[in-house]
Amino acid sequence: MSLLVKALTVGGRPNPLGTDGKPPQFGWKLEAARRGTLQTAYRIQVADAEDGFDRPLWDTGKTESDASIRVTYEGPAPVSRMRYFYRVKAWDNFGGESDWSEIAWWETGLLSEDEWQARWITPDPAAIDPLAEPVFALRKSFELKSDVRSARVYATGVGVYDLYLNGEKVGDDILAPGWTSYRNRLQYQTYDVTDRLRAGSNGLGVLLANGWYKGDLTWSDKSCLYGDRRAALVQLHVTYADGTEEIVVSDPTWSAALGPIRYSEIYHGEIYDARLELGQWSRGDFDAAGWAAAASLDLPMSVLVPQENWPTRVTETIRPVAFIRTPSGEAVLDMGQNMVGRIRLSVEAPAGTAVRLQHAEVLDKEGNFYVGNLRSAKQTVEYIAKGEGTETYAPHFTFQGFRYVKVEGYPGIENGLPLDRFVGEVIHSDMPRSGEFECSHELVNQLQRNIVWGQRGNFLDVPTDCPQRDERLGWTGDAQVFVWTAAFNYDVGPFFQKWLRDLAADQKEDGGVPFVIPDVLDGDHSSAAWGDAAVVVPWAMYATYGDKALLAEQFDSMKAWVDYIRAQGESEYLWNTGFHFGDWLGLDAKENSYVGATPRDLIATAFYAYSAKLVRDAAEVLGREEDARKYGELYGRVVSAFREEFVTPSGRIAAPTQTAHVLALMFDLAEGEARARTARELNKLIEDNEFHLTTGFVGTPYLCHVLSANGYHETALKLLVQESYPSWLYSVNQGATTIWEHWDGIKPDGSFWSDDMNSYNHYAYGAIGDWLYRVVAGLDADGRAPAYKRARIEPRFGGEWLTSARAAYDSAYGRIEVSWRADGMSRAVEVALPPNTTAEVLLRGAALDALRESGRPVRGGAEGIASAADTADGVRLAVGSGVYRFEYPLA
Ligand code: RAM
Repeated sequence: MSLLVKALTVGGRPNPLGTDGKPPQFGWKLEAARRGTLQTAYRIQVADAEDGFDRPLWDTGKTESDASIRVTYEGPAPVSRMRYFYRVKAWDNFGGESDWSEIAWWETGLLSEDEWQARWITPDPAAIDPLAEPVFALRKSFELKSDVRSARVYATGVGVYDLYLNGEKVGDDILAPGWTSYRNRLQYQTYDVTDRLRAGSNGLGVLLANGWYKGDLTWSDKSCLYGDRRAALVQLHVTYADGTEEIVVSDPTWSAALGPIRYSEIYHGEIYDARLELGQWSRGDFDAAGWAAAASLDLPMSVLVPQENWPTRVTETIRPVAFIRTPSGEAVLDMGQNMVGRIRLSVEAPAGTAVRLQHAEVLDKEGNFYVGNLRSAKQTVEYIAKGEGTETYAPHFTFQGFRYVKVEGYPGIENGLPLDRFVGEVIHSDMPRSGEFECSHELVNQLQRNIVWGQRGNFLDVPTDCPQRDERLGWTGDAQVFVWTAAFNYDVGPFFQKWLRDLAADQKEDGGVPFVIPDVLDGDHSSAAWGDAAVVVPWAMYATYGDKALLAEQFDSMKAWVDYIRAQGESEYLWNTGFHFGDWLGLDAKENSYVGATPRDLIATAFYAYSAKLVRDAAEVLGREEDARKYGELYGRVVSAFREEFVTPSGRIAAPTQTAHVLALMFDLAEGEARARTARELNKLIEDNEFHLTTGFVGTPYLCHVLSANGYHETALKLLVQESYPSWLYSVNQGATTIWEHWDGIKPDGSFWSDDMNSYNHYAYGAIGDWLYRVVAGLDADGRAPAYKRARIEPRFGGEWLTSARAAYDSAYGRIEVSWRADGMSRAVEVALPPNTTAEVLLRGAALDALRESGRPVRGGAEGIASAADTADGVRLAVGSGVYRFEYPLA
């Protein structure tokens, strides 16, 4: 069989457990031997049993269509707690017909509020102070009549929880239920516990800590932002072999106790006293005689939604690379990587021995342990041993951002530390890896690794600015600038789907967008380039994953943001009022200011134009003609107003900053001669600065893009490979293993930027990653065909600095790869495209007569190549799926 259907997904996820009631969207990938394979038809069958395809619930029949992603289910409405099985077959343009795919499934969760029989429970306040610091345990024993055919737990908490069943933790989620706009949306998790139950006595339990709901949050150290009582909600459905059902729910018949976790806070760490362990408390045979009663709590059920994001998990473990005795005598472990997560330690020690771990990102100039930049975050974990052989422990409800760990109290520490007793567990949203970039420049490769680590460290259920100090918030501006890069490195579809729903939930009535999502900053909102996340992020999701449903869902929120802007300015088409972060951390800022020199109204109006345009584009995609017309017109007017205000009649950008020029070019605000002049001036600004940037959060992401697109690709490359301060590679040479918040987080003399705002794990400047993939490697998308249905392959090569590069990206259709090698005389470019996609390829510097593909001349045609023509830039080809190896001498 030459055509194969594989990798089936619903909503972009393989076999999702616990879905909502919306019609699922199917996707699959094709494998085909022949170049130029396109799908011409599909057939989907859905059944209620794995062997039920002879009586399907839904059968599309053979449907002529090239759609192989985001195909909407139109069968009978999904019902609660039901597993649906489906399979797909496809036909291609060569008359090929695939076999049925392997069977895949999705399973719904509890689709309506009424199906929750569980009550919210918390310890009885008469017995346990509801404000007590220690983590609560809640438990219940129950009997099962006979063998179990299947069982699911639906559970959540306010606070963060771990679920236990018969003595063991259920699932590998960490910090469930994750962080959402809790007042509007609270995720519950679904666990398949079929194999964990037995006839007879069983036990169910929950550990419950403060988390984001009740714990310390924000730099003003607020707590109880969403509520002051922790509570759990648990519902177990058991189906016996004979088909009968049993339900076990959280209710006041449960019992409660305080356990060994004496303290646990996201920012500050955890204190665990093993001497206070509760024994086999989550087993059915446990005697809970000394435990307090549980009490029910009235909390809204209408906010419950099934888990949307990828779960947060340990995704990798790393070992310390060195033990360091600092000049001031501290015992420090070096993990070799600025990571986010926790340390799992093993120790043999007498009962009562306290081992303390403090976590930090850098050592100071003298080589001493440095915690100044953590501000009030303690990042400290303490383990008190029970004195019983080898004890192993990792904190439960906290995470740290660190490369260095200061250890105190470990037995024998005077003589060093046994490195093999400490394991770094890397924690983040468990997104599938989707992209790779590498090239011939080792420092650039380290930069790419730093970008990826920056993403891992900060994609912990919400896109945070940083993972270490007393902040770790979902800053909208940071997410907006980084989203495109993020979507190359990892599959961030479910991650941003969840976050965007929170954004819409927390959006102000007048359309204003909070600075952080979930919003915990007391209503501060609506800075240009920050609030635009409401528009840019849904658009990026549509462009990357073809997720039209999400675009439709967010459309009102997108419009509301642009309407908000429209109502702010003194003139309707300029945004020249209100507070803005400006070109945050731009190096052209005044002494002691964080705000770069680019006028804030220029930035605000540029983003106004950009967002208006994207709303127009979204309206067109969604077939909303009236909106398309309205926002198209608005866009035109804002562009005119921008030109009138910020571009002189002779075509000069009124503000002489790099960022002002970058925005004018990126958002097409300068046209014709003015555009050429803007590019020239930008290039000059950079040249005059000896090929150094001055841009902050707003200008940096687009800087190299606009240079490459406007005739100054060499300048962009020079910025990329620049090693002296300020530059991307400056931090690499300073030993960075993540992206820094400040270009000069560590200054050339080894001193630090001030304590008050100096993160060493802040992904914003990692936004250059998008340009590495799209421009340097040349793996780009055609904006008119979302999800890389049509790719644009245009390697720009690396001048004298890079001799090769390679990018790979797992698109919704399958893997796309581009790699090139270049020397002074010739080029070799390899392109791989998945079936059911096409690409426009531009081979710069090639002439058709001298172009060879897999050793054969291209002139005269080759399988998969629909057309090839000479142009002023090189040879332009239209190709179909398959692998191509082009070679040519420079013309
Ligand atoms: C800082 C954050 C974030 C930035 C805002 C404006 O507190 O770290 O990165 O977006 O300020």
